[in-house]
Amino acid sequence: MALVKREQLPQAVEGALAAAPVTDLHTHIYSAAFGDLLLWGVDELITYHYLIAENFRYTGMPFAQYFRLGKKEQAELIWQNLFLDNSPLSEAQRGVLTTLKRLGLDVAPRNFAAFREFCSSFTAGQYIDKIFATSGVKTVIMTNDPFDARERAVWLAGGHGDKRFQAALRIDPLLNGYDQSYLLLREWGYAVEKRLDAKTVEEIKRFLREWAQRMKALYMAVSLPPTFAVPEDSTRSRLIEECVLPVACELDIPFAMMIGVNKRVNDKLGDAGDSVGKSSVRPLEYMCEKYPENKFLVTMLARENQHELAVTARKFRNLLVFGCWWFMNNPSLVEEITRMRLELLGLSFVPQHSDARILDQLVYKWEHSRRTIGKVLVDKYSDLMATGWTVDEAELGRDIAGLMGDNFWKFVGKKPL
Ligand code: RAT
Ligand code: ZN
Repeated sequence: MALVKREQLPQAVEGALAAAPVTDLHTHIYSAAFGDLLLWGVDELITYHYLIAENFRYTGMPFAQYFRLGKKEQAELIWQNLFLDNSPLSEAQRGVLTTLKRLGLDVAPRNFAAFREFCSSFTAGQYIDKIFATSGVKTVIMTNDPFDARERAVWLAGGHGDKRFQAALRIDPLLNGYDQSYLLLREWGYAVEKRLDAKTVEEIKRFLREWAQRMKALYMAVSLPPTFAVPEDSTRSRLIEECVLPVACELDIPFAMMIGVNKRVNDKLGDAGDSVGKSSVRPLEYMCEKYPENKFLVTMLARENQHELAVTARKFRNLLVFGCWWFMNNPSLVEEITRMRLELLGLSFVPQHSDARILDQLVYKWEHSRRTIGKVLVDKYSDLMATGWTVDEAELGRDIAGLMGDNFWKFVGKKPL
């Protein structure tokens, strides 16, 4: 046993966090085979929709005028407003600088052209290797939407061969817009009706089964509004209980729910126009209890929901809480939430995912998260030491590897890829 001394604890935690391979269980990035769906490089990094929203805090420019600009002009405008005219203190602003720094660039001269030049010296494939090596991420799970024509084409042509990118079958259009999506299902050869009769239910199950298998999806996923309820007399609730949960159970994959998003409260902002609302954990309690053979991966968007979500996980072992999602992914909130989850759940959760939309973001999202998670862990292990308990280096490594990836793999019942 190699025991860690109190004064070595910060270093030991930092070392274990740096050594633990990360499985990033929810992202929006893609492997090179998906072509333009993979966003990378500084122009994409700086026009991230979190930064688009922040940009409009500082300019009266009409929304449509911004969106009419080309990517490069948009990037230059954001660089001016959010970096040169105002100090980049927000989490998304700081993230750009952490990323550039870690890629070996000097941000002090504020030379945007130099960042561009650096990125243009890579191919997409080389950049993927660089970012994975720099961020310490081993596996990312994509968000794969079979209703997106560009994605469909790749999957129908046989998929992609990069093991670092694993799939998640995302079914928002099915669950949140069945009135429209059933027409597409029909076009694709599924004999479905608008009304969920017995034949339609079977056909939707066939659709889910076929796509989950085609993608080798590690889970099925959906994002949901604060008003989300199960059971209720709605198409979505019936689809979940009669189609999604039976197929998830049959394929032995979790159903991931990301709950609490109010879509397009400002439609003119596009992806940047979504907001947050408080939800109820009651639907979750109902599903975890009624379907013990199903596994649920859940994150919630409102700060107000974090405590009851952790309590719900104490009641149901088929529920794995994950990540500090979107507006929660800020150091002050990650710290508060991680502390609370450790106190309520011990090590049995996944503290973070990146939600990266641009490949480069893996660098900062994981560096910032590691720092905050590390700070909380140092406090918690020192509290342990104060009782006389010893902290062994190997046990520390095991615990941290669990938080950064192994807990997820154990929950899905697969070996880390
Ligand atoms: O975090 C984000 O980028 C959001 O726009 C959403 O994509 C959200 O994470 C989601 O998966 O729906
Ligand atoms: Zn997301």
